[in-house]
Amino acid sequence: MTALAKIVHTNPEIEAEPDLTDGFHLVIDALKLNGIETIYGVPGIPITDLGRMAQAEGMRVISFRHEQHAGNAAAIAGFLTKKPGICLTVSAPGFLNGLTALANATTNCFPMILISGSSEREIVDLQQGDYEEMDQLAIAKPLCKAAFRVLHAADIGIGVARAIRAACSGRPGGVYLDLPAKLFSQVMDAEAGRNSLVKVIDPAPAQRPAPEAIARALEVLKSARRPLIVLGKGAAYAQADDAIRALVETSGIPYVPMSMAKGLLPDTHPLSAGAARSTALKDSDVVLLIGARLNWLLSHGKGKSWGEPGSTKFIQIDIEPREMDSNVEIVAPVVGDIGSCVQALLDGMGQGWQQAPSDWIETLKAKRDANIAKMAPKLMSNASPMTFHAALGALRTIVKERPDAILVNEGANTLDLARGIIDMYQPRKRLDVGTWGIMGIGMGFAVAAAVETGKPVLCVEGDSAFGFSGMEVETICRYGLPVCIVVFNNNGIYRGTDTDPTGRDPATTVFVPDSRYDRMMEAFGGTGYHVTNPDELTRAVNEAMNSGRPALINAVIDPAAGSESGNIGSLNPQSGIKKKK
Ligand code: ADP
Ligand code: TZD
Ligand code: MG
Repeated sequence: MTALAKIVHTNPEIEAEPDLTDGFHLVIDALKLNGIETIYGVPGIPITDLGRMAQAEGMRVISFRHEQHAGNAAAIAGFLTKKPGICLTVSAPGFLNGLTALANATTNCFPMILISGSSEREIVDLQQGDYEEMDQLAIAKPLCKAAFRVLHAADIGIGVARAIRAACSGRPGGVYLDLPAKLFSQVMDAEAGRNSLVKVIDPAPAQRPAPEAIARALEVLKSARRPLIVLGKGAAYAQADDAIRALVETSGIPYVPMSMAKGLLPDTHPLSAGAARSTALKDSDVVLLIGARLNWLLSHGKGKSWGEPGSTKFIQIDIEPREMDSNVEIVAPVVGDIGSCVQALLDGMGQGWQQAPSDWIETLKAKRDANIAKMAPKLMSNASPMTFHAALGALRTIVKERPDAILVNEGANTLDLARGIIDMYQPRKRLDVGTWGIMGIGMGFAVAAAVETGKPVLCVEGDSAFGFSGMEVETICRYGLPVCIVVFNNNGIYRGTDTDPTGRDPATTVFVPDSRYDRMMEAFGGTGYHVTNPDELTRAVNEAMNSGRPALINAVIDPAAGSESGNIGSLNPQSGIKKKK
């Protein structure tokens, strides 16, 4: 037996008998057979050896400091690759820590599989108080797309296959796979084990739209005087980049990208109406939604953002039939995968399709140019402390010069303003808080972006947002990843200027003033920078990104510059009690 085999075969029965395999090896073999090469997780009973063995068998196993971040890494790996990202955790508390990421992945339609070890079924079900006892399967079920438990080693192949298919097919989402401790040590004949594995054939089969649906959609489009395309993150996920670009350019229809669809076509494209978003939504008469839901981020397709009631007709391309009419009537539902649907529309347009009316294009272009011109001077100030605009103006130039870098972005003002100011040039380069507006995705997304793509990562983080996953800077340093984090340090949530009216405690929204987040990075061997104006910021980011090494830049932002909740302050409930004069 080789030295390596000695380390990985911790099961004495297998060591003695090479014709046997066990649960540990079957899980690893099933994942590898399906092209899954990376596991994100946190070790502990009963999955420590699973991680060790997976690493010894050539898989990449990235260990985090907290399962939520490992889960976020797995989720975004799924978004970037269309293969389910794997998160591996221990029982009860580790499982629960991973569950937020699983639910968030499901909400955002990212394929991931949360694999958690679990305690003895016999003891859990009688509630006799096992180590980390919890009925994990029951808890996971309502929070994900599908949940499975495997009790016999011979079923591992099927269990993993079902999990992969459930995560990737149709509308992608999160899947929970429960693996009780006892399963890992179960032994079976090696050949029978091999034969029990399933390589999932065509995990996300093409779903071609009905020809009638395409004809109906084209009829509606043809009648439009002010048509608009809205690209959502489903369009980014679908990796149908060339077809989508061809659709926009052939139809001549202006488009608005949702946050994570930015860069699908460059934000500088002549048909981009991103900088004229309000006008585009309000004044359009026909809207083609491609992989974007009419949820709160699009004002549910109604209300004043959409002009006069009934003035907008919606065509929707989505793989999930039940998405249609979820908020308003969809006059032309096109159910299928985005690649097939967009191609079918293009084929239907053929040669000689009448491009969108030029007065509409000109209106949007004028609005867009005016908005950009209005913004320009704000981006150029070199004052100290920096405004959000000035700091983002510097980062905007850096992203323009480094279009293949991946931008991870979270916060409130730091998020909303960066989304508007930083142009993206390539698909799937902008990763952010998604459908829930969840804080804490930053470091998990950054790790997976670097691991999965090998590209440099720039994280633009509010100081509050960063705090949710900040301990993972150690993970970034441990794996030596090319991640440059810029913390927009305005001393708090939205602003750093609030006070407790009683004078007793710090206000609920503020942090220790003038904190030095850069020193957290230095603590683990990365490079820290402390910058107070845009020139320093530019120099630091360029130096950090050229080095390809972990770096954190503490960027001092004017504590008074931000607004409550960034762009979505109107969602804050107002007290029903009038203040006494
Ligand atoms: P955004 O937040 O960018 O507006 P959403 O997450 O609301 O985007 O919408 C994404 C939509 O894309 C979901 O309704 C999902 O069902 C759909 N979707 C995801 N992948 C595909 C695909 N390959 N083909 C068609 N629709 C898809
Ligand atoms: N918890 C979670 C998991 N998600 C959330 N969205 C929030 C809390 C509430 N929240 C926001 O919506 S933004 C935000 C919180 C706490 C932080 C904003 O502060 P910041 O950004 O420092 O990150 P700015 O630049 O100061 O606005
Ligand atoms: Mg802040």
